[in-house]
Amino acid sequence: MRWVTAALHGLLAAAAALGSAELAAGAIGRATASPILAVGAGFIDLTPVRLKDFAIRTFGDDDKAVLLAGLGCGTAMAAVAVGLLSRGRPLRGAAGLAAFGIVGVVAALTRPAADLVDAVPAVVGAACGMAALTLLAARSREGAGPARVDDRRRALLTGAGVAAAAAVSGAGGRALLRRGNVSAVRARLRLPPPVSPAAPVPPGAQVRVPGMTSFRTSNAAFYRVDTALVLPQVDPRDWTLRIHGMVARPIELTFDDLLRQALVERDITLACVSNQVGGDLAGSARWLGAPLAAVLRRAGVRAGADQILSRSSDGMTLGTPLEAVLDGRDALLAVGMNGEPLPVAHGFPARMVVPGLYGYVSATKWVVDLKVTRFATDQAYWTKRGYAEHAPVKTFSRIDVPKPFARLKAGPVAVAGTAWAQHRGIDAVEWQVDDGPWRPARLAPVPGIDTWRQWLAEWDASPGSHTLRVRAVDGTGTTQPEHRTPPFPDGATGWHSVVVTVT
Ligand SMILES: Nc1nc2c(c(=O)[nH]1)N[C@H]1C(S)=C(S)[C@@H](COP(=O)(O)O)O[C@H]1N2
Ligand SMILES: [Mo]
Repeated sequence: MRWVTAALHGLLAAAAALGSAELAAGAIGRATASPILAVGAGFIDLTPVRLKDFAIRTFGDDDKAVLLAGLGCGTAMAAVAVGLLSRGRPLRGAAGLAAFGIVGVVAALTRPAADLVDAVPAVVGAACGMAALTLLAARSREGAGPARVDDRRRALLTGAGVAAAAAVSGAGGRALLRRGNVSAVRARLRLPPPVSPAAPVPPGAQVRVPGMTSFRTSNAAFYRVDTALVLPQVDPRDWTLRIHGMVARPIELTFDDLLRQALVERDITLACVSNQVGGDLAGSARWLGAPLAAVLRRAGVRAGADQILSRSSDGMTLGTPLEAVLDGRDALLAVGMNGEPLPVAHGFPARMVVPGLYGYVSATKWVVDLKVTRFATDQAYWTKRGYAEHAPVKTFSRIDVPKPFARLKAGPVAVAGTAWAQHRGIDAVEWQVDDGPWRPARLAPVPGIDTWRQWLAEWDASPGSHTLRVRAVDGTGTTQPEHRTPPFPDGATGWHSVVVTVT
């Protein structure tokens, strides 16, 4: 057999393995058991935090697509290797595919919410891959003389058949998995109005300068950061929230129970710890939800507890300082975002939102379980990886316009941006040109201390290259520090600057 043929056989066998595994995952209705997704999720968990930070910052919402593309390339290379190994040695090919299968089984079974049936897709895939490889090898043995042309045709047809079967079963599996999709349930859901509506957003909260950030982030534009390769599909009719651990009376709420609480609506800005200076992993939405403190009080928090360990339906864990949740701030079990049920990507049907804390210690999406506990007893996903247990949002300010390396005309130029220090509020923003004096910027009004705040200044720009710099003062009177630190382990610090050219 020629090298190219052998390599092609490896690729086709891998396609048969992945396609049939997808069909098996669809048949058992478990997307997370699909080998590609399970291995991808395992990768995410094993990736060192710095690399993960880099991926989130560099690829943003595309981080998962990049990971899957990388995984696809890796798999294709391994498949070619298996094909080459199997040249004239069918057992070696089978061993290669078995290795594929073992990786898939281990990945599927080590997912946090795994079940024994999750091993099925990888086993089915490996078996189908071996069958395909054997068939391809048998059908490409060439005879001599006039029979040769027929042999070729038969080999080609077999290859095309395997490819088609792989594609059809893969697509079939995908279709079966879509049956569990909750988008239709979400579209039909009507949320009750809040008992306590949000304070009106003052006119003027939005600075009207072209290119300026929107004060309210639409659901479609809201940043997304999570470890979920497949979006958890949680049907509100099956959803429950268990509250247990160091409580007097463990309780379990249904979605209807949650909607019967005295719902409040609040404007709250959410920010990710992975933001570098000037970063854009933050968004501001109007959240509708049940006050978390009231729910916890119903359960009766016992003395000595200092952490809420929350868990999502896909097994992610986040640890929230209990004291922040109980200190009177609007910590929510949110069900609505900007007038709609939560989008699936943002935690449908329920998530936590705690103003003033970075997302990784507070904003659990698809939340199903709250354990009242101690930091000394239980560690959450990111704290196990060295991130801080207590992570209040650090004071942050950003120049949104002009953009970096903009070319501007001399004369009056609008300089504007966004600053945040949730739950402390922004009291002042100062800006500077080159190493000139710090000048106060005009602050836009805000509905409260839990949202970001926009600012505006007018600059009489003179020709040349200039550096614009910004810093904010939070509600405690503390100025944002100049010293630059990275996002790990509890959020970046440093002043944002933008270099522009004026002609
Ligand atoms: N279930 C789950 N919830 C999660 C995460 C996650 O990975 N899984 N990531 C957290 C992080 S790091 C952030 S910054 C926010 C982001 O929320 P968003 O995607 O709605 O913007 O969700 C938090 N909640
Ligand atoms: Mo985050």
